[in-house]
Amino acid sequence: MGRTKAASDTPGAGTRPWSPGPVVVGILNVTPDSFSDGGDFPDPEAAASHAVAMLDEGAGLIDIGGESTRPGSDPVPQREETRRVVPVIERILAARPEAIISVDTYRSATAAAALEAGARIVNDVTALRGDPRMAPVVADARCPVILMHMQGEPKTMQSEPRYEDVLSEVGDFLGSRAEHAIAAGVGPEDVIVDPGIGFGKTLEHNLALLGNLETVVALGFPVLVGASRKRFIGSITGVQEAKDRVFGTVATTVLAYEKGATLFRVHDVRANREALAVTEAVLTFR
Ligand code: HH2
Repeated sequence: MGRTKAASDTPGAGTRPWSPGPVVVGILNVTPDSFSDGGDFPDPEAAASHAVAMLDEGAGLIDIGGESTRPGSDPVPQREETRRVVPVIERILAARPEAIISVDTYRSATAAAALEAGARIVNDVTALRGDPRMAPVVADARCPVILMHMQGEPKTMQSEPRYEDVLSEVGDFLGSRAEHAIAAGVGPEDVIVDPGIGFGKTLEHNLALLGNLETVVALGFPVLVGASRKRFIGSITGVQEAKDRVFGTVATTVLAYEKGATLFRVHDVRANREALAVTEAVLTFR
């Protein structure tokens, strides 16, 4: 059984800043309240050191966020978000000028400041719905953008998520957000889609999406999956402590890669990188 053909395998998809093959996206949350690593990096130096360690472990990208979007979280002011992320981006790039950094924000002013500081990708969990200025900022920067599906908003999204058909609703949403981005001037080769594991989804919704990821891959854009340490893994394994959910996370990475996803947003870089290397070796062996 082969791996589902992914958009990044297609000829012409050569303008992306990361290398071909599966990409581990190392998560760097510079927030006091993220669900698994909140408060771990209290100052920019500590955060940048962690990013460098993730790069050394094989992360192809670092995704830096200055506001938690965990269920029940509250927004932070835009200036505070920018104040958290920009000094860290500057320090990472001072240590590793070649590092590819994405900024996890739905606010255009934060994205613009991060791009100015050297970030090269925007990760927008609202898929360009959160701020009308975001699409033009991304289009002007000619940078890749991650468009994620979310039902509701972080404060209340887990209270009662409901779908008639989660697969077609998430697929249709991502397809129409990609069209919106392209109509706003984002290059089709710069669109990445993400089913938004845990964002307004029950355990069953997450399982349906991960088990049928081919429907998202079929949209023709690279697919990012962000399942790392999330609660649904704990509800299957019984592991309460988010930081201890690495084995369950690795299972999602291997499955998602086999189904055609190519970007994996994770906290535990080495474990996921090694699992992907073995999976890739087996799947590409002739
Ligand atoms: N998940 C989180 C944050 N950003 N971005 C994308 N594209 N996909 C995701 O699945 C995703 C994301 C939530 O995880 P985390 O950053 O670990 O926690 P928090 O939001 O509490 O900072």
